Amino acid sequence: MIRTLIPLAAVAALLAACSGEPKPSGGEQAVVTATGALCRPTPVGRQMTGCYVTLTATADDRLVSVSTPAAGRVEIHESKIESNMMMMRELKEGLPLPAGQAVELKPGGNHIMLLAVAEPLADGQSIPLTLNFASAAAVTVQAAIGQPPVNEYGTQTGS
Ligand SMILES: [Cu+2]
Repeated sequence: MIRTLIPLAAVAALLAACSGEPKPSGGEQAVVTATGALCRPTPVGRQMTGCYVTLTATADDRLVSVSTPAAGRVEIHESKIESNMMMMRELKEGLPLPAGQAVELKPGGNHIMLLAVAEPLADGQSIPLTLNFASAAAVTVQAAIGQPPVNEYGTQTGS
């Protein structure tokens, strides 16, 4: 009779992998707080909209991605005025969060862009937004659906 013996050490390694490795120590672990999360209602016939939130990290960190079951894809955008046009561009490297500084995502500035929104978002609803950081643990906030105060350009940019 032939039996395959799995070395105990290999089994222990597998179990360790399943239970999750402890985070490497050394260096300050940032904690990020998120306040005032808000997403605009989706314009009629459009499947995209912008979300805003204020983030404060206890140590230097970076917002690297955002996810929500309400959208097929989420990008982190910056807004820039080029040739008198409001242009949006994806921040591929994410958004830096300097230690102790409140970083405001707001109309006319950096924002979270929801794309491929399956169900229209209407005033008064709310959706969960999960914010993923380079160092800090992910934070999930409940974002209200509503219009933000009119931005500094006096117009609704749709972003
Ligand atoms: Cu955008």
